[in-house]
Amino acid sequence: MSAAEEPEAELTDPYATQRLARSQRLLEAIAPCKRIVTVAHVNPDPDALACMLGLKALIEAKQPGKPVVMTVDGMIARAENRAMVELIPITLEPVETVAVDADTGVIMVDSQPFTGRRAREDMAPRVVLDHHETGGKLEGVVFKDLRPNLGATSTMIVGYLLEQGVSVAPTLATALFYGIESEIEGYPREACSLDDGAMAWLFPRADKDLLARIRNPKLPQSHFATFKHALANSFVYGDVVVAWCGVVTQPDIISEIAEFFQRFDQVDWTLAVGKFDNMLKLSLRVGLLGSHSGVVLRAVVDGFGTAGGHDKRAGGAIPLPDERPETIETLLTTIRRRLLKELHVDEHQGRRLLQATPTIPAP
Ligand SMILES: [Mn+2]
Repeated sequence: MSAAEEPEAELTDPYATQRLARSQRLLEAIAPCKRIVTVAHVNPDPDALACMLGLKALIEAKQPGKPVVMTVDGMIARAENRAMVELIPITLEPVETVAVDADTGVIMVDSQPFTGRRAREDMAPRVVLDHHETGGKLEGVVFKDLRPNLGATSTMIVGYLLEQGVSVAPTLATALFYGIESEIEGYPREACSLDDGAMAWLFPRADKDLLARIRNPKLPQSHFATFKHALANSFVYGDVVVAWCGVVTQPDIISEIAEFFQRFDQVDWTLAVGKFDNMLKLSLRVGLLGSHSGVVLRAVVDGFGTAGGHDKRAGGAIPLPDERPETIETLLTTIRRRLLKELHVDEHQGRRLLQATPTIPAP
């Protein structure tokens, strides 16, 4: 082979693209786009928010002049997430108000298309970056980076910023640090050495006062009212707690309740359910690695709704056909029976978690 033929041999090598850094492949995938829109799952969490902010910094540094629009699907729900958006600050456009044309490249972070984690699926992403176990429909995606072994999608973004030598401002370092930290807290840890390495790199660069303010926001009275309702309406079946949160004012509190009960020393599994808008929202937690809670919750909502998630943590949603108490009660019974059947727990062994609590009719 002559020297002149070598570049062509390189191009036809089926593994050639794999030798490019992931960040380079990402940037090449969006190079033809005149404008970028970043999208994440409904009610974005700190990981999703930090990913969008990090991508904006990456694209502004490496493809200057290209507008990047960050979006919010649903609402910024949890108080910590609201503090993050307000204090960093992070400018988000409601996704339903953002138009996408042929020149727009959509980057989806912390989720995948058609996994039930978005309010709408009309934006076909060009790039998908995610760490969830739940796989989506990826036809037409030009670049994907899917690493369920990572604790946070933000860890990928830190890798891209490092690979590309992009300087990281204290506010961005704070957002990415909190994005990873909020995903990997809890025991057992769902994290790998890359997450720890990213946090070790980010922490000296983060604004620690800003981080403390994000971690410790003030909470509205409804937060405590929901905890009271859930405590009074929690039932224990074997090593499972099922908590009915009632009507909630922000959907993320359902996962906060699930994590709260997961600390109970008599249980391994917690399912928290609450009504938000015209949906039942579910949050499942398990204390044992290898439990594939996303698979369990998918079986529980099969035919009614959608679910997915990680090994230890899963979320789901069931659209309500109507809002009558009987409809909700019937669905709650079905959810409880299916969960206990999946986990091989006798549903007749149930008892109130707090026996002395005055009863509030459930739901
Ligand atoms: Mn995440």
